[in-house]
Amino acid sequence: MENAAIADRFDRLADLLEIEGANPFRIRAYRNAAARVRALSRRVADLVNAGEDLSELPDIGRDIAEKIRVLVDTGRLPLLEEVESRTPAELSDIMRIKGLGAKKTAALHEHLGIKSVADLKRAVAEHQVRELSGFGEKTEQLIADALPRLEPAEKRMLLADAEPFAEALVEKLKKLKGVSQVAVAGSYRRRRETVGDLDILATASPKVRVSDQFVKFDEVGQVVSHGETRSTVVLKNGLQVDLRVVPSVSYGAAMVYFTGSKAHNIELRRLAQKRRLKINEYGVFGGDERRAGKTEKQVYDSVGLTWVDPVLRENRGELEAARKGNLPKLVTMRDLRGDLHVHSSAGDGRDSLEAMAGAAAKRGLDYLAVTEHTAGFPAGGGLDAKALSKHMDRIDRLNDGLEGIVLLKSAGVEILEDGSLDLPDELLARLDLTVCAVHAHFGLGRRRQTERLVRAMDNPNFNILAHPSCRLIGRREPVDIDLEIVMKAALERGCYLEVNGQPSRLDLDDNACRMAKELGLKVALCSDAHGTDDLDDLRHALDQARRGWLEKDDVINTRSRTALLKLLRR
Ligand code: DGT
Ligand code: CA
Ligand code: CA
Repeated sequence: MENAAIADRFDRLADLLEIEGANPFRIRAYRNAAARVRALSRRVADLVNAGEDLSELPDIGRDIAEKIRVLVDTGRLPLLEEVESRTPAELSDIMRIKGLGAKKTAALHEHLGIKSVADLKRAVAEHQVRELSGFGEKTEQLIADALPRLEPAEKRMLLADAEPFAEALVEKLKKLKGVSQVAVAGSYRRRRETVGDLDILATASPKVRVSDQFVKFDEVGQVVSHGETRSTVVLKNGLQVDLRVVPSVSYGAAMVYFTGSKAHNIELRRLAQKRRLKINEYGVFGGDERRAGKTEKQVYDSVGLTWVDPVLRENRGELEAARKGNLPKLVTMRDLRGDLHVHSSAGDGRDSLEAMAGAAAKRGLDYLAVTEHTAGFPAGGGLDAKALSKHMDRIDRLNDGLEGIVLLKSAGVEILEDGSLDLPDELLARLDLTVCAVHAHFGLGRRRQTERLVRAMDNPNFNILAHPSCRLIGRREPVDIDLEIVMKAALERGCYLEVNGQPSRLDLDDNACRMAKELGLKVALCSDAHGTDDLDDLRHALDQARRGWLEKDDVINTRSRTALLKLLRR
C-alpha cells in the first residue's frame, strides 16, 4: 500500500467525521496524520513491515499508528468502514466542491437525501438545491460546474476514440486568426492506451481571444470554466478538454509540463534543482534569468539531457538514459515492412483478399499474412482443414497476379482448452506461418492457463501468439497467466508474441513490451484488421511498442520477407 493511498483513507475519514460534526481536534489529528504520511519519503508500509514504531513520527500518536499498522496488514481501516455505514463515502468528494464544505454537504445529505454524486446531479437538474436554505442559484451553479470533474470516476476514453475529436479541435484552433502553434499534450501525446481528458496548448498573439472562440465550438457541450489563458469544457461526447494559451517564449516549457507524465515532471524538476535551476511551465530559470523555454529541446538541453520522446515520459528510467545519451532509437512506422494478422471476406472480414492486399500495398507494406479463423473459433465460421487447403491454393493464384505485395499463407489457429491446436499438423506445416490465439476458456486458473499456452508453443508449427492477455480494455480482464514463463517458453522455442493494434486490445501492452525486450524476446506488430480501414490500427500497436522502448530490431516485421521467413523457421 502506497503512502498516498494510506493518506487518502485518513483524509476521507476526516471529511466524513467533519460532515457528521465530530470533535474538531479529532478531525485535525487525522488530517495532520494524512499530511505527514503523504510527505514521507519512505514507504510507511516498509516501516511497518520493518517493525518500526510509527508513533515516533510527528503527528502520529499511538492510536493512529495502530490504525496504520492494521491498514497496511489487512488493507482495512475499520473506523472508516463504520463511519461510511452512517455517512456515504461520496459525500467526501461532494464536500470538496468549491463553495460547499462540510456544513452544506451535511445539509444536502439531511434534507435532500443525497448520498452520491449521481444523486447530487439529479437534484441540481431538478433545481432542488437552490430551494434549500443557505444555497441559492449561485451555489447550485457552482455545483453544476464542478460536477463533470467528479462524476466520471475514472471514466477514461480509448485513445483511438479520442483521436478524431482531438484532431478536429486542433484543426479548428489552427484556423483561428492570430493562432500559431497548436498541439495536444498530456496522456494523448504520450500515447497512453486511454485518456482521462485532452490537454491542448496554443500560442497566439495577445489580442486574439482564443478561449472565447474555443468555448463556442460546436462540439462543446458544457463550459466548465472559462478564462483568458485557461478554459475547460466537456464535449458533447463526454470528453473533457483543457485549453491553455501560452506565450511562444514558453511554448516548449509548457509542452514539457503539460505532456507530463507528472512522475516524469517531478524527476525532471529534481534534476534541474541539482543544477540550481528552476523549471516550470513558463521556462527554465537560473535566478531571474530565463535559460530556456521556447522549445522542448532547449528545456531538456538546459538540464543536460537529450530530448525525450513523449511516449517514454513515464519516469521508467528515461531521464537517466537521456543523461547518459543512450535512449532507445524507437521503432517507427517506416521500419514496418508488413502486417502479420489480418482477416478478409474469405473469413469474418469485411473486404476481399484483393482489396486487403491493395490497401496494404498502398500503405507501403511488402507482405501481408492472411489469418482467417480456423474451425475451432468459438464464434463459428472458421475454416476447416479442407477449406483452409483450398484457401491456400487461392492465395497462391492471387500472388501470381499481385504487384508490390506478397500475401503470406497463414491462419488464425485456435488454441484449444488443453493447449492443442485445432487443425492437423501436416496442414499447419504447409502454411508460411501460424498466428495462434485463445478465444475461449478465459477463466482457467493461472497455472492451467500458463501451461495451456506453453503446450501450444510445443507444437513445432506454432509461430506467433496473438493477443496474449485476451483483455478488452474496460470490458474484459486479462486472462491469468505468468507472462514471464510464457515469454521465456516462446524464446526457448523460437516463437514470438504479438502486439495487437485493435484499439480495445493493445495486447501485449506497453509494460509487457518492455518485459519482452528485457528478456530478449522479439514481437510482431499487427493490426488484426477486419477491413481495409483497420489496417491503420498497425500504428496503435506501434505506439504501445514505442512506449515499451522497442527498437527496430525488437520487431520481427521490420525484416524483409525472406529474412522474416528465415526467422520464423524453428
Ligand atoms: P490523463 O488525463 O489522466 O489521461 O493523464 P494526463 O497525464 O494527461 O494528466 P492531466 O490531464 O491531469 O495533466 C496533464 C499533465 O499536466 C500531466 O501529465 C503532467 C502535468 N501535471 C498535472 N498536474 C501536475 C502536478 O501536480 N505536478 C506536475 N509536476 N505536473 C502536473
Ligand atoms: Ca490529460
Ligand atoms: Ca487535464
